[in-house]
Amino acid sequence: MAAITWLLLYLVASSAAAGAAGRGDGASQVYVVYMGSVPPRTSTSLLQESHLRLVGTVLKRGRRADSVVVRQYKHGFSGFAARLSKDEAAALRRRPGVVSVFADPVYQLHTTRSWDFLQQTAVKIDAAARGPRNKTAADDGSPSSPAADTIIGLLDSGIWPESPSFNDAGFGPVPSRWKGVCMTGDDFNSSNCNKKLIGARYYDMGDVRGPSQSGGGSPRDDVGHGTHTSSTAAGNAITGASYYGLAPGTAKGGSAASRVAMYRVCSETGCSGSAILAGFDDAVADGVDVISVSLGASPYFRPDFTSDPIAIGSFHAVAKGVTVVCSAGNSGPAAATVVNAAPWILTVAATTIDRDFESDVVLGGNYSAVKGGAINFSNLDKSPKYPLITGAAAKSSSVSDADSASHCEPGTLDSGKIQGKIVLCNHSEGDTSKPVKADELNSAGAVGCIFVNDVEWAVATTYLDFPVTEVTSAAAAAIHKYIASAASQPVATITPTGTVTEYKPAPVVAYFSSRGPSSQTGNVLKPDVAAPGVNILASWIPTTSLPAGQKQASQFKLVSGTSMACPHVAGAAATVKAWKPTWSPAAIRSAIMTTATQLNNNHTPTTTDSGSPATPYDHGAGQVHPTGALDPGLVYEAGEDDYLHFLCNYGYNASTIKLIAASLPGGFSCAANASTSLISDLNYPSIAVSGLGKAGSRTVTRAVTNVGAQEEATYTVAVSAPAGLDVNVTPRKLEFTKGVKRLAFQVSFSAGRNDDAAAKKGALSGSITWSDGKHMVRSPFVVTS
Ligand SMILES: *[C@@H]1O[C@H](CO)[C@@H](O)[C@H](O)[C@H]1NC(C)=O
Ligand SMILES: *[C@@H]1O[C@H](CO)[C@@H](O)[C@H](O)[C@H]1NC(C)=O
Ligand SMILES: *[C@@H]1O[C@H](CO)[C@@H](O)[C@H](O)[C@H]1NC(C)=O
Ligand SMILES: *[C@@H]1O[C@H](CO)[C@@H](O)[C@H](O)[C@H]1NC(C)=O
Ligand SMILES: *[C@@H]1O[C@H](CO)[C@@H](O)[C@H](O)[C@H]1NC(C)=O
Ligand SMILES: *[C@@H]1O[C@H](CO)[C@@H](O)[C@H](O)[C@H]1NC(C)=O
Ligand SMILES: CC(=O)N[C@H]1CO[C@H](CO)[C@@H](O)[C@@H]1O
Repeated sequence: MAAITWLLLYLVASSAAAGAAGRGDGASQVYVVYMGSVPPRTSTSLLQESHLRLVGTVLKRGRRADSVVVRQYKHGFSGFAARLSKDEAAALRRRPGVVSVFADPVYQLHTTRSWDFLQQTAVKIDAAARGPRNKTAADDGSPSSPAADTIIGLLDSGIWPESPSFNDAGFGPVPSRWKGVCMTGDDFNSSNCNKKLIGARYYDMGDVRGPSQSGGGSPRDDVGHGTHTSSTAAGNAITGASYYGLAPGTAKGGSAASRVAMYRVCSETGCSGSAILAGFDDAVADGVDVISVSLGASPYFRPDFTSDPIAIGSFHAVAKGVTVVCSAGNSGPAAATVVNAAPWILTVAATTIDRDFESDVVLGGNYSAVKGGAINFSNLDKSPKYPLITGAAAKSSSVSDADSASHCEPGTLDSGKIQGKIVLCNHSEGDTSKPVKADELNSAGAVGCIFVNDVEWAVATTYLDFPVTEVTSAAAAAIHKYIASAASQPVATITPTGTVTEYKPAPVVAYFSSRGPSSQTGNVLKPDVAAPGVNILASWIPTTSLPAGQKQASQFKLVSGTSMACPHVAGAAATVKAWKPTWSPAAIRSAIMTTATQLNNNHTPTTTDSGSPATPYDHGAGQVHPTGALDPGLVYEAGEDDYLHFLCNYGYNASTIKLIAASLPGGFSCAANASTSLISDLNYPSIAVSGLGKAGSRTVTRAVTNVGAQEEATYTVAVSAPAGLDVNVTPRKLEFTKGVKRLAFQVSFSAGRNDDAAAKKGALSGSITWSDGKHMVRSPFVVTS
């Protein structure tokens, strides 16, 4: 709840600020006016003039159109952002040619929740994290050199150009099709771009500009997030990378051969929706191949497809052949929290990797050590000689709430009782953040802290100098047992953090990763795939807060979030694009999804952090397998037309869709039978059917295109269906020839005759897999009653 409240408060505060900044015309704020695709044969200058004319028709006398328009969208789609009153916005909404008018939203970067807390507390406290392993998901056996140059554009918080991840040694000339620029800003000019970092833009973020951005803005990253995601997507291989010695190995981007272009749309405090749209518009016009977006709306905000800057910008990017990869959000494990779920987006969930950070609790007496995890840079003695006390036992006499004390909430403990001791604290979601609690204990004179927490411990939090570790409640039981049995004062110590490699099981779906189904429609399965997003080591901006004894800031940092998973997949998509330059965004997504894996390193089905088998709502088609995606055999194609029919089925009328669509020869009309249930027929690489209960059965259609090396290929289908659901595929065999590249099939789902109870239980999932003996083309499905 704390996070939700915080976000709401934030939005309220920011619109208040918008009003205040509104040059004395009362309640004006920035609105986005979205006008769909650029009408055919319209020059940019004509389009810009028409925007100004349109605004002019609604402005009160004395207000000039060019003084209220903040920016214009003119390449991939038409529209503008302008500072308007509520009435002016409402008037525009009724004008012909306008698809939607919405208040400029503030989105958040998708690092883990602790990142939110970071902003409220001193910079001293670092966010959480995952590291790179020696081997990233993207480099097991990648071919040695790609066939084409690819460019990955990122919408993020900027970039630190001096990072070795963006050195251009060995790179050829910038591709001639590149039309981007390297903008000059505070501490940034064209000399900061090179043959690796080929472009950098920033946008005036107006109301969401952070307090640290006093100047005119810059593509230079002052958050760290954009530097991290860029290096994860396309950073050079850097040997000897580590976070102050932790997680040592080579840090390497998913597609190290790709070029990078940064579109800075976020500051410390958030990402401006109107800037996000501008970033998409420019990135497509500049010539990027893949756009990576590690940010999104709160899952409780639920914008429509025509009022979500990410849905709008990505629609037009995909229509122009640019693949868009987005993070699913960090609001898991609650159901229906996935964001960025439009069916033209590749939506990425986060998993753990086979590396862990261990920091154990050694107890006095003959008790064995208790396993914990966190990153400390402390200096406690190795022998258990520090008195141990629980938060409950250290409760201040002036506090009546024993539960708050057991959670070591600030102000609830008696500092006299914790002096020189290690304090054992419960920790639940919604509590004051762990770094803030730890800070409080530190200043009160405690020597260390153990947090009891069943979910977040997997994401190693960095506490710098203060010895902190985190244990599960099962492990805590052993500590409580020791405290209860100790004849004298119980004692303990916290051991140095160590890196554990080949940790099993991995991957595991991260607790924070947002889950399906999409709150917009249960008939498209989301998220699409999963990729590493826990304790990822990648480049970071230099920081002034160093651990004790360190003289130089680490160039790398361990960070967690679906933000970190997204650029892994953007890198994988860029690799596919490099080898298959003619493939559409849908074909690239299909290749990545149908070749994903569902087993962990114990060769058992991947689970969630709670140990239950991962469903498609947790990790989509599974863990991305980048080299597999280079040879998928068959792909599920889809294009702008399919997405427009999706919008018909979703409920938009033909006049709205005609505005959104690029010039459609022969016009466009929605099918007379358009309905939400037909959304399931979108030629997607996964299948979702909601509401089977009413009809008892549903048949969906799909078509696959042979992209394998063999023109003559015969594929047969294998179905893995759960109890309670009958699944039939017809035909069961597909024969491709030189002349027959695309073949359709049908999948029918019906509630099992003898097992209605099981079908009514909720979401039933399984998969269908086409194979020619060499390729396995797997599609997960979810059916709800
Ligand atoms: C990392 O890679 C190096 C060189 O390839 C190898 O010597 C080392 O054993 C690897 N370390 C781990 C933890 O896999
Ligand atoms: C960019 O800034 C640096 C440092 O201020 C300066 O040395 C360099 O000449 C500038 N380059 C350009 C192209 O202005
Ligand atoms: C711990 O075990 C050793 C032998 O393993 C024994 O000699 C010693 O008394 C035990 N200490 C306590 C505190 O139980
Ligand atoms: C945590 O809470 C449980 C019960 O809610 C309690 O038994 C335990 O003592 C608490 N732990 C601490 C460290 O106070
Ligand atoms: C289409 O939908 C828009 C937005 O809901 C509405 O304003 C418009 O009147 C509708 N057009 C038709 C022809 O129904
Ligand atoms: C819907 O209408 C289209 C033609 O407009 C037709 O091809 C399709 O079979 C219909 N679908 C259903 C489920 O009736
Ligand atoms: C990663 C790291 O520096 N961990 C430190 C944790 O604390 C111990 C001392 O208790 C140090 O030795 C470790 O280096």
